[in-house]
Amino acid sequence: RRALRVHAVAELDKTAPIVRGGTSSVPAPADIANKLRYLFGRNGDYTTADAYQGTAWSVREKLIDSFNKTHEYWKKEDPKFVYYLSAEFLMGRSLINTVYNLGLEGEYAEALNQMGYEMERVADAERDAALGNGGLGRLAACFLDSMATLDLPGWGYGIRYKYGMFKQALKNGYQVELPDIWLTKGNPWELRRDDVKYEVGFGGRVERRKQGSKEVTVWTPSERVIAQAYDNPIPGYNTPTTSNLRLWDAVPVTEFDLGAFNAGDYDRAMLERERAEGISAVLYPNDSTPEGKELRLKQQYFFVCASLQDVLSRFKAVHATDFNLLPEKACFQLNDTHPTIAVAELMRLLVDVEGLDWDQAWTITTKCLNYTNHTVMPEALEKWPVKVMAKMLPRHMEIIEVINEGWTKWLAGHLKDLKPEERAKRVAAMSIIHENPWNKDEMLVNMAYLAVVGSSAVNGVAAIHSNIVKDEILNDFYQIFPSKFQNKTNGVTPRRWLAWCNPELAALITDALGTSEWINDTEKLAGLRAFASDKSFQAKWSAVKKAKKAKLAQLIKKVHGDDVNQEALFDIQIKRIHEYKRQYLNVLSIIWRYKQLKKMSPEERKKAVPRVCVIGGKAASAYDMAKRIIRLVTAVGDVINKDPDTQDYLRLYFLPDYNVSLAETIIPAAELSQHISTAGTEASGTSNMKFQMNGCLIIGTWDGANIEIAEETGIENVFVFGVRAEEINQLRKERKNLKTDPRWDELMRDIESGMFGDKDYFKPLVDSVNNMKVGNDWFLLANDFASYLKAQEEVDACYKDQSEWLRRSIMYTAGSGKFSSDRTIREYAEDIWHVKPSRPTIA
Ligand code: NBY
Repeated sequence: RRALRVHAVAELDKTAPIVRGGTSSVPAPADIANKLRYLFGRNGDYTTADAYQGTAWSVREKLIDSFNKTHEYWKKEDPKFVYYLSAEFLMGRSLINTVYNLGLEGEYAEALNQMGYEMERVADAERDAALGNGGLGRLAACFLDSMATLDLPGWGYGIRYKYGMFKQALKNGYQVELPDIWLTKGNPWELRRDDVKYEVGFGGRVERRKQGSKEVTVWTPSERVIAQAYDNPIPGYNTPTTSNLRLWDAVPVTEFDLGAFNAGDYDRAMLERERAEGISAVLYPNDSTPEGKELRLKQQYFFVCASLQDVLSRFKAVHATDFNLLPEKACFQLNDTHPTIAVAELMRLLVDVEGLDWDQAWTITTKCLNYTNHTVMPEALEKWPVKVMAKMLPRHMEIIEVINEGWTKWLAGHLKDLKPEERAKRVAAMSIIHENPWNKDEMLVNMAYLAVVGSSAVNGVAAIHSNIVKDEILNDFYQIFPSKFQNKTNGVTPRRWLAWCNPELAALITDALGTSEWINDTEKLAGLRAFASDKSFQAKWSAVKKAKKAKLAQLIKKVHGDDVNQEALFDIQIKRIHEYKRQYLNVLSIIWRYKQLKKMSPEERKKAVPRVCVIGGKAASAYDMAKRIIRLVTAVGDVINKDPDTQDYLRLYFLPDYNVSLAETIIPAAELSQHISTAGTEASGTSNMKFQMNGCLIIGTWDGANIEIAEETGIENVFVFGVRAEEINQLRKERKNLKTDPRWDELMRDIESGMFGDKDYFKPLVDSVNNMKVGNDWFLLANDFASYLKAQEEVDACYKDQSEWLRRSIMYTAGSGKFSSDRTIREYAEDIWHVKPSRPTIA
């Protein structure tokens, strides 16, 4: 099957020369200087930040040329498009990616050298586009890279947040949140489309009116804003294709209420502006529990409404009102439930605006939409109070009611063989609109149910997760529509996450394989297996890792002022801070290690494997327990790092403001990475794949994509520990009777008694996992504690045998072929979207 997929793309004429954009024939050095002169009024005496701006604005033109060619071609060919609807796109920086994907790295590196700059340093001057929280947003970004690289006609659609993910700083070891003001110096990677604007309405009333013999529904919103399009060109690698991420900015319908302004009421004149701009102002910084705030629903509807209008207007320009053709020309992927209002909005546009009858519109809608689930945690599934939705989106609430009536009626018929009581129960349990189980007076719209009923395909993001979706979370629905449910194991782009962030390793791989084709055909990485035990290859492999470790050591020095032992094992856990991800368990094992080292004689210590532990990640601003975990990391680090007995053997650093760019430095330097979620809780994980690609060994639970990574790498090469997902329910029931490990008990006493200070602040942390009257250790840290420590001992033993360690490291990269997002996207394209590659030919 995989071979078949590679073949589908290989059918394209790969022999045709790739001509990228660039009508500008001005050589790069002159062009950079021109940009600085005419856009910024600078004439020599540049700073690094200038060098970045000049380079970026110069590269931008080549990108736009390539973008225009691609879109002229696609307009002519009119292929089917996929639209990836996502409230988040965590793009990170663009300069390096653009230059490398366009194949311009030589030209621009040389130009910058001539000016006295190094490309890598210049690239550091760019601010991250942090329009996402974590894995879900970064996945969307990787998917865009793969869609463009595979020449798949497809765009991303989202929100151009003025403030992205907050910047995290530490103050006395506690997280503080600072605004991410990322657009102040302009954004060379976007293009405002002044001719692409749509009106989006909220609130108001719904009426029926007679129109000839027909009754029509008219929604008159009480509030209106304009969605203004910004295009962000997405260059594919090794192809002329440059696709698009279209982000919407909210602006007022009228700039100013002049009447109010003239009457001297400046505040009122500004009100509409502020209200409108508020919609796209800020990304909600929650990575799991949705914030039930009205503004969030507003954001969701805002971008969905604008995106659907945009797609329909392009469709109509070519196919007029032949809407039955829509499913052959467009499909939408809903990135989690955040854009699920699309089900109701597409119905509204087709029925109310275009005048289709309900059943025809429903057939078209369900053919066009597909839904990806990213979480197993029931509390994380979005539900909107009917009251909120009816007020903000009165017509959509009606539409959802009609959908639900049709659905429940159909369902009752489908279940006609059940006993009436049983049938009523099942229908009630699957109703899109249902009671709030915690508040009988409130009715809720279950967005996941709406997404399932309104979609053709529903998928999870790793094999185990898709099974949990089928067997637990959406089991009722799976029983009714088994063929709707699929798995699409996540992937990451091997361009950003290996080739561009680790060019030294990339060069070594290319050298060994005799080709760089692995960059867009990662199955070729399997060829590295032949070198895994080769001592001279291992030596080169190790030298690259050492160079990357030196860079990370520099960063630690810059942030914390400490020199670290670069011979130590670099042990990393970077991800959003969450109880289920169990950073706390990691800290406990670090404390245990510290205590063991403390007890040893200086001679004994010399035999220990030294470790530099790094933890990084943001806590949602309202997530109290996560913030306490961060403080525990910094408090333990403060004690350990200063202890003269042990500081040569163990360090712990919290690296603040973890983001895409920091990941690009940390991941290539990592030797061991931790993916230690309670089995069955991490839908997939994607950093695990990035670490694997970079030859970093994994200590992890049998969870998410860890399982598939272990299968591809060889399970014997992975440090797997802990209970299995199937055992969790039972173990949770029995947790209060668990006889905890004496080492666990000792650590709990240490933290409680103030070994790391702040004992009152840490009390709730201890209670959450160790005081069954207060917490219930829901994520079963105590159950996994002993096997985790044992796995850590295996890590130490393996690291002592450097040749074995390096062999495994090479086997990880060799086994990472499956986890390219190219593979994932090929599967979506073939199994769900039915979108085919369309590579622009030279005009
Ligand atoms: O999506 C992550 C999963 O935790 C991870 O296992 C998976 O690999 C990744 C990609 O499939 N989920 C995630 O990142 N979720 C969010 O960031 C998120 C953001 C907002 C909200 C919920 C979740 N929200 O409700 O607002």
